Amino acid sequence: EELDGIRRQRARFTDFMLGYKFAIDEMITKINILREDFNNTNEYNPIEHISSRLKTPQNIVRKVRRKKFPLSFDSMRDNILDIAGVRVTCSFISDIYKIRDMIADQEDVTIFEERDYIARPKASGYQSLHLLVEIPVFRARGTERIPVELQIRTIAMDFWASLEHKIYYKYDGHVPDDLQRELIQAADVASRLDRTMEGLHESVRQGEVVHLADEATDREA
Ligand code: 0O2
Repeated sequence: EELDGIRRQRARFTDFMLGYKFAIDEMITKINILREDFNNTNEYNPIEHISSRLKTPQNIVRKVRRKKFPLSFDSMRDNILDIAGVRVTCSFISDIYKIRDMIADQEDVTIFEERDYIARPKASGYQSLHLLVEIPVFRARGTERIPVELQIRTIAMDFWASLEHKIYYKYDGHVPDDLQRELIQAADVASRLDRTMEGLHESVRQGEVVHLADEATDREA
């Protein structure tokens, strides 16, 4: 009897997780379509890299407990909005907002929350644009709208975040003060690099426009 209950719960968890896996598949397809389209038409591709992760059932339950939410499927569905995570890495800060706008324009996607940790970095120094989006997943039994956390960041922000994440785990969340200070400084250096690169990128683009205009004048002459 009890074993049966456990089996049913497990099957239900698998089914629950599958919706989020499908949502990741859908989101990755959307980003890949943009990437391929850019490759075909644009002078350069704003999408450098795409990755994804599905939160493990263990980590979902852990988060529910930590945040003191009730432990039920409804509660997990309503309260844990980062079960499906997709991360997009770009070259330049302006690309991040360009991708945000392209996602916002898609009719089947709803952005229900935007957390701009670029405009307002976290105390740790963390920077990224987080979009909480909802996308439809067409399952055998019907349509489900599933939340996906989309993290969009530059290569420099990603470099910083992956190292910080490793350090955070190594110290089990208790990073020594001096290391923490250095991380904050490194985040500032990364942010300055991003802004310098953005400036250079902008001048190259303007240079191209001037260059093309010059060519046109030359042709006319
Ligand atoms: P993982 O390993 O990526 O799954 P909460 O999730 O409730 O703790 P909140 O406010 O709901 O926090 O979400 P938030 O902070 O907007 O985004 C959470 C995710 O952003 C994290 O997921 C990280 O991926 C990333 N993130 C946020 N802050 C930091 C930071 O200071 N350093 C790094 N490296 N990443 C950060 P998870 O689930 O914590 O981790």
